[in-house]
Amino acid sequence: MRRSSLTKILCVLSSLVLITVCDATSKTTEQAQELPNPGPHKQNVLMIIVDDLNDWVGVMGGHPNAHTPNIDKLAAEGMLFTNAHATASLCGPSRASVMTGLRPSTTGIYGQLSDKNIKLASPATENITFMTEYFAENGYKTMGIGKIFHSGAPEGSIQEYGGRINGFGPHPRNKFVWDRNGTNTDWGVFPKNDEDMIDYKSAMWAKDKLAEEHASPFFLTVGFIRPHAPWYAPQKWFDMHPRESLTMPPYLATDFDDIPEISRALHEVPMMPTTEWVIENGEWANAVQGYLASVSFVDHYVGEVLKALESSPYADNTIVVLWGDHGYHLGEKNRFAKHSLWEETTRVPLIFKTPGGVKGKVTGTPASLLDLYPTLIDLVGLPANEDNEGTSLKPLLEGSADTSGKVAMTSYGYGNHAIRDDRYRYIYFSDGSEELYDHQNDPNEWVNLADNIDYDEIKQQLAHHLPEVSAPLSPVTSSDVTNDYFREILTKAGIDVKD
Ligand SMILES: [Ca+2]
Ligand SMILES: [Ca+2]
Repeated sequence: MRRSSLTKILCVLSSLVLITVCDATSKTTEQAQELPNPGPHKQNVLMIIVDDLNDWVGVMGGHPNAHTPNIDKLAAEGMLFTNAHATASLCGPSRASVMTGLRPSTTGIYGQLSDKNIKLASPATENITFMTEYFAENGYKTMGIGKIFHSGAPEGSIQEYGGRINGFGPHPRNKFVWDRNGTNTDWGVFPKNDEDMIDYKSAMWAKDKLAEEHASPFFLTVGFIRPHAPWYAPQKWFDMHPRESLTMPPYLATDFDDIPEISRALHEVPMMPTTEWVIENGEWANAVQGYLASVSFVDHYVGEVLKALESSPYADNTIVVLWGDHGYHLGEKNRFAKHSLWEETTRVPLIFKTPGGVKGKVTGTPASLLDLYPTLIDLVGLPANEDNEGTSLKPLLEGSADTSGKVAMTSYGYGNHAIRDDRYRYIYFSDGSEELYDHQNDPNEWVNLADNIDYDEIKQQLAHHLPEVSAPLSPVTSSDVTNDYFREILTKAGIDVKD
């Protein structure tokens, strides 16, 4: 085990040695700050984040009606990871993990939290250097717009931050279909023009930055909001996906008959529509249309930013990376939600385009969003950050990596983790219950093999990758799902439960 990992674990485990051991962590950070600036780097970074984007992207093959020519083009110009996963299945913890380079099981950030609280979350995050800060400390100019962390960006974490227009608007006076507290979920045609959408404004801000002259290499982040709910977009994006032509995602009414009780309890999202509800109310195709329209809309503005890069002086010396912060269920598993340890929620698009690098390469090797931080600093030639828990994907991008035995882990709530390798998904719950799915034969994760003794060895191999530490729920986090499961674990941890 690397020394920095050990340090973090000790920080989490023992308050007695907190002061001594965490001093060691801060020394590591100081050392990083004292590193000589390795001089002008030729390559810039453009990082595009798409909120709640699942595999309904042309090249990801997640939905036959997906229309995403711009993301598809980016994949054709770089490398697509088709088996990449978020470390947490909701925005706040997923993004905190990307930006700190630490797993939720190390930080205790399993739930939502304010950006300003990330470094206050636990001993492990106290002295952490955010990815953007690491680039800034090493001579980069950092710029960003929109949703980068959970709400926007913590004060001072990005030198030139263009802000985020609050919420997920614009909103009509009344919701169209689904009007419940605790969720933005709804769908329909709104507003009239793209110009009124937040993502339009973010794209224009980014275009302006790409047209400017920058004295030092830059790290520019664009955090798009759609397809996060509500699934509102102007008419033309809905017209691209006529309701009658749409395929509904696979759904099996008896799917939950073979899953453990804790899985049912953990995964319950009372504020969201169920598949039973949308079928009964004739709304399934409308919701699917809303999501597909939102994806096509955001794809267009991803394209606007990429076109601006192409016609800028930075076209040939900028690394582009695009990722979604976690996926989404649109009717599979009786849910319209994220907040799960199943494939459709953990899996995300991840694309790298590097100057002079591979083109049109696709890999099914498991990758984690935890790998983003070490990969990007590796690609531009900065020294590794010892605090990073992920591994650099650069060798994979160069086609030289031994990829056998690699897995990606997603956590949800305290002590519940999913491990994905190139074939199986293994889920381990805090009470010792399990699920196991074989994607080779069961891409919909309908048949839970965990109780089948023929798979004991596979389960053991996958369980070996469960985290060595399970940091307690950080007191600055909360759940945005009010179900009995979270009510109980949060109350036990002394954290307020929203009702
Ligand atoms: Ca999200
Ligand atoms: Ca099942």
